[in-house]
Amino acid sequence: MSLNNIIDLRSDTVTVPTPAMREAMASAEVGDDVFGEDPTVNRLQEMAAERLGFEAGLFVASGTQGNLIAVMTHCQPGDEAIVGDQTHFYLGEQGGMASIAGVNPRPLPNQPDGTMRLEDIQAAIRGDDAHYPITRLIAIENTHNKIGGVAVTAEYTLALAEFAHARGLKLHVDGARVFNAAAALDVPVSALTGPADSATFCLSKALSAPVGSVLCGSRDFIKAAHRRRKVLGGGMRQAGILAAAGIVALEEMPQRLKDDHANARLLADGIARIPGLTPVGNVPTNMVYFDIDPGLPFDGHELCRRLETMRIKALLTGARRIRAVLHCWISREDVLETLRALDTAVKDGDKMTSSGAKVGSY
Ligand code: TLP
Repeated sequence: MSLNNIIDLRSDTVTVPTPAMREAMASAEVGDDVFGEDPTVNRLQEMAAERLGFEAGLFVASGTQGNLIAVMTHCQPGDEAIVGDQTHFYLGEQGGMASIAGVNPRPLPNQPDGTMRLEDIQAAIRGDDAHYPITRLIAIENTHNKIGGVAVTAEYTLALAEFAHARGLKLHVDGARVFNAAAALDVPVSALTGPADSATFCLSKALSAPVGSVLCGSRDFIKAAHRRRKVLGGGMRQAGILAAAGIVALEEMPQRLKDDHANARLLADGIARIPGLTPVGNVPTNMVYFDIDPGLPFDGHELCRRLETMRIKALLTGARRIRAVLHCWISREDVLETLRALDTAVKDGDKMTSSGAKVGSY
């Protein structure tokens, strides 16, 4: 089922609330959440914490806000956080970790499975020297967006948490799409988050809620995080209207994510059969990145423009790289239509030209 007759594959952030979510929003019981008195927000926070394997949760405006609050709560200005060099935290959040939290990001190479090598992390941990910031936090992303939506395993997460704790460090999981990871790996989501000291996940992406993320951690951590949320302008008062959709998202959406993953593989397999287009990686979850061979006479910008004339939107992520994200508003039939459109666009490629448009790094 497409949105407004458009097959919008740019992101799963474009998902709109389901009819059940709209009903829950209309009848939500609300209160002032800054006083902790919104029963619907409180229920969502409890449910989220329980699913992720933590004591408490905090409803926040976005994944970016949740990650920033996590870093501000774990660290002091002048501390350092070890992050993957391909993470959204490092590349896609305006450097808020540095500019707002005052925390130095220490990027390490992300591996093709979304992890950082423990030996690289060990080598990056600062010694006791007045020249250096103090290493305080390690952050990972699951699923890993830029690495094709790869799901980071429970075994790695547990090993990394033990490694961090043995060295007095904290571990945060940016689990924007951690329910997709759990579905792909067939594990409870808590196996991918519970070993860490904090984790965020987004209600507003693959789970299709309109707004919001939840940051989870220990009771003390969430109490401190609550203060940070307020100073960042995140005290949202009768936010139960939004949380009500989040509750439906948690109850109804995780069990259908495998359908999106199957559609992603259908799309990738079809793309692989179109001469000149090459899917990147093995497409383990809901994201399909694909490249346009250098031999074709048009670039990604031009291909996206051409697709738009056929009511299909995809995201340009490199001069010759495009991302398509599957979600609950994209059916199998939409995938087949997308493949037909891509085939037509590539066959007509001689009528297209490269735009030379500048492409951002995210
Ligand atoms: N990702 C968005 C864009 O910003 C690229 C997308 O369409 O994929 N962590 C991860 C892994 C993310 O992919 C995103 C958003 C965030 C955090 C930030 O979430 P929001 O947009 O809610 O601040």
